[in-house]
Amino acid sequence: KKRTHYSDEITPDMDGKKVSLVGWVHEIRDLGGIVFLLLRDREGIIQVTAPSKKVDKELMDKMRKSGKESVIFVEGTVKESSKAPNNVEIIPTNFEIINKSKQPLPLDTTGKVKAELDTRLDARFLDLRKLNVNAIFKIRNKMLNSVRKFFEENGFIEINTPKLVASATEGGTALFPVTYFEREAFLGQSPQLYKQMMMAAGFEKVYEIGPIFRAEEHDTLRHLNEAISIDIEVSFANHEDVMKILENLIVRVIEDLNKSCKKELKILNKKLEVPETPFERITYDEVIEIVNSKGVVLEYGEDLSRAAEKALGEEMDNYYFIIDWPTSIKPFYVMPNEKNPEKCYAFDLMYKDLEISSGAMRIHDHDLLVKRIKEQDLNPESFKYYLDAFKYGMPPHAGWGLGAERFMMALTGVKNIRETILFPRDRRRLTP
Ligand code: ATP
Ligand code: AMO
Repeated sequence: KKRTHYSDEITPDMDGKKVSLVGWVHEIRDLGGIVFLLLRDREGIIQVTAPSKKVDKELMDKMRKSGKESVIFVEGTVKESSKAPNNVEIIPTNFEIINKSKQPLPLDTTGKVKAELDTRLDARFLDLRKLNVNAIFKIRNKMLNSVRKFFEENGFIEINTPKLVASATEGGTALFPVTYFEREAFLGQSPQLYKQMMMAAGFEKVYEIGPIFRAEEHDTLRHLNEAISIDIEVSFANHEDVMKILENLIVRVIEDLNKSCKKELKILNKKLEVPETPFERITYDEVIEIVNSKGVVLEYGEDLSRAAEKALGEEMDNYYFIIDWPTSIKPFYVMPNEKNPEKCYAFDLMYKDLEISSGAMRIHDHDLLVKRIKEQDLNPESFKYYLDAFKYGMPPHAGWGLGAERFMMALTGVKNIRETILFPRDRRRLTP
């Protein structure tokens, strides 16, 4: 039982043509003398129309009894029809149930009956059959594709670094401990130290797309415990150089999606405008002023609270950078400003009120790095394997990490980060 076409390949001008489709029963409407069945496949939905005048009773009964979400095979003739969705339908000559679905369904796949996110995630395989949910993951695929093409075209080398690691890199969020034979190890929070070591290896431009694990205790709409990070590191570059790469990447992805995901963006009712470059840059000090002027307390030396992000998002549209951060609230590897070491060469990329990326120029001087590790109350001994790479010719370098799911939130407009990942991991959820 082979398909000849996907549903979206069948057009009114094919009137009279014999076709075969496989897919799922989306809906059945039985009016007695005529049965309408919507067949859904990966690419969309098409109506199968069986009027008793043209279709024998046995076939019509099979259609009636097939049941929602059963897997079916339909062979038939294309008919142009102004009454059918997309002006085309199939008059069946052959109908087979390949695998029957149990009834009732835990979830309505047409989206007419709304379900709570928890119910949806419990039956995620069914939830993903919904056109609007499915569209998010087609966009995610094209986004990642576009990212890889961009890096390939710009001379980056793709790397894979260990996720079972010995030490923390990002202060602020906790680590997941794991038992590693006789020792304690952790799930990696970021490829940070490894991508920097690749600069000492002379790779010059690297990228990694891989999982990061963060034991965030809180339950928010924009934190996951396992996320995918798009990371880069570039030698002989400063923060400005890698900010430009980030801007160009964002523009490239949006241009690509506007070409390759027209259907999906329409399903999500989302128009993607290509942002102008360079993105606006505001300093941390300006952020404090903006936020305070909106009546939200933010003191110098504090990371942005959720309230501060929201206040800022009301003022700032689209993509923008926050630069000139206080050194004290950024990780040890960030390069302090030589003239004013209280500030550093770190940046965050924001989309409205959401942080989607952070990055920086890094310290490449061994002794300064040791000093910064100590100042952050960390023990240089635990970073020996990393610090060694700074003793034998480490070039100046810079890089960033872009959260794939946060970027997807910006691209699709969904409000809950869990919508952008197949099987989200959060405080309460470890299955499916
Ligand atoms: P990074 O990626 O650098 O860790 P982030 O965007 O993930 O940054 P956090 O620093 O984890 O964000 O959190 C942003 C701010 O939101 C922090 O000031 C944090 O205290 C606050 N925050 C996070 N979760 C909650 C919560 N559940 N309730 C209130 N505030 C929260
Ligand atoms: P940072 O900790 O800001 O920086 O993380 C980089 C980006 O990863 C995403 N992200 C998350 N997404 C979902 N859930 C989470 N819990 C989560 N935590 C982080 C965000 C964030 O902007 N080593 C640096 C990057 C660098 O300097 O190269 C780092 O990890 O989009």
